[in-house]
Amino acid sequence: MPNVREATLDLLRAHRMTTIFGNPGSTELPMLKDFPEDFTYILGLQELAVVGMADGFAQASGRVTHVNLHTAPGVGNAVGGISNALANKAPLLITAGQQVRPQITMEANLTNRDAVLGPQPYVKWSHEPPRAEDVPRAIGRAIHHASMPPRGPAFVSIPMDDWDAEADADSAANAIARTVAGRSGPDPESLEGLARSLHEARNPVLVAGPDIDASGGWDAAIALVEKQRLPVWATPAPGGGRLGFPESHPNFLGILPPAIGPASETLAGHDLVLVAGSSVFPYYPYIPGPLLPEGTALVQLTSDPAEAARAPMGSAIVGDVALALARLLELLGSSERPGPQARPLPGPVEETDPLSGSAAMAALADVWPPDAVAVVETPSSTIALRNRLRLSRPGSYYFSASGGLGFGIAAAVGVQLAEPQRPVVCVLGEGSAQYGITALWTAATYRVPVTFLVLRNQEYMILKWFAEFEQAGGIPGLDLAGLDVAAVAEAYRVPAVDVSTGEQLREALGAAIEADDGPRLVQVPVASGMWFD
Ligand SMILES: Cc1ncc(C[n+]2csc(CCOP(=O)(O)OP(=O)(O)O)c2C)c(N)n1
Repeated sequence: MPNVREATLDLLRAHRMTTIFGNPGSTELPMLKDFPEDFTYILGLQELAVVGMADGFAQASGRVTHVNLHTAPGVGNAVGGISNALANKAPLLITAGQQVRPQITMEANLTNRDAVLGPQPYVKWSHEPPRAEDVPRAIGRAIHHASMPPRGPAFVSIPMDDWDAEADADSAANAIARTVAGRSGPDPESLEGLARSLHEARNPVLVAGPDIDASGGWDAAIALVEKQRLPVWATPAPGGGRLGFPESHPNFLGILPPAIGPASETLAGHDLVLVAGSSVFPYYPYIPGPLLPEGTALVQLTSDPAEAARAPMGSAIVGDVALALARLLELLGSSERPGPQARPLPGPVEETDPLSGSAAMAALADVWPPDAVAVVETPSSTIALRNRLRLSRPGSYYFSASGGLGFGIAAAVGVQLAEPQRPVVCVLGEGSAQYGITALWTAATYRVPVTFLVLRNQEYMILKWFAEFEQAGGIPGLDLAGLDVAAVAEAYRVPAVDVSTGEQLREALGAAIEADDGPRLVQVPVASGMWFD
């Protein structure tokens, strides 16, 4: 008769979930003891970083990924990362230790009080099994919740005395044998109606969102755009955790402004807006205006019923985005509409001292390998990065869709572990870098060859920009004097260099990207400012 730990390990094997990201405490040791050789444990030094690594790994691999956390304080530290994972639709199984069952009611030390409540707003399912023998079944259920659209984190709290308890062999065998296919096709009649609308539209436009990439709909989106000669906007940057469309494509116009009024103005002249794989829309900040221009209809394709329900305008068709795009492609013929004007290539940029964010991104573009992946947490230079790199392969861009910092360094480690063949470059503001900084140790220790580029402007630039926008003067705490990420990186055993000119930056980045024996970090001072081109 297997015990709960043995049955759970078999369940995880059945789901190919043999990599565990964790930070252990005494309440997790009974799960981890006699750790099997076919499993890999990736140690993160703080829970926000642990969840960020698993988030990157889950998104890049497309598979449910296991995170193991310490009881209440560990889960508490992780909540920011769990909220990011929910926004990123990263499928995570999150388990956490708990006091032994006989000591929960007396609330002995390390009891996770109301364990299911802690992460609850940010997980799809939160549970503490009523009996030890229910643990494998509960973990199986959490995996299925995490894997079904919309994908996201699911949480199970497990009392530490459960692991050595005898499993219910029958229930465990059933849990191990089950598979659940969550991909569901959109309503065929609604899609036919949409195809008719697209065919009849005078000047339709596509707004491409992250779920095109996540669903595997990249090629279908390109084919549909070319067949129908659609201009394409990317969904507003704050919520665009992945790219939905190649940004060097001649039909790609740029990133939709992230506020109601300007987004609507940008869409003026289009009679039909097709939104694929995005919420409508990830607006921020609030600039009021009409939701859509006069005479413009909007149809959203999303696999997320909540995203469909909460959209403030337009219609929605719920179902797998890649399947929907592929079907539209079948239903529609080639259009004779004139295609859009290709947007100009970004011009050369002056190399000032210190460099502008645009010049730093231009230097990065100069050495960018075509198959590289960008993990981005550089608030004042994100738009310049998008404009200069013009990433055009699927799975090439990860950004925390909730805006929660602490994602970048950690997610880059996870993405690189999932994609060892592709160079991963993580671009960070020096302020953003602090939240997940301990993931540098994991990168060094597991020799994960990420290139970290830190833009050092000695301030929270984007918050200064927002303060001006909100006409809020006299804000304290927006300057970051003397924060030296290269020195911190060295302490974590990540080789780091400081550079200042464009030439030095290109050289240092080229060498860092080339190195495959572990991470490298390049730090460059940048001028104060928001960089859009
Ligand atoms: C967890 C978390 N805390 C605080 C914030 C608010 N915040 C947004 S941007 C930012 C500053 C980032 O500074 P830096 O990385 O140096 O980038 P810069 O704006 O200077 O380019 C902060 C603190 C956040 N988004 N997430």
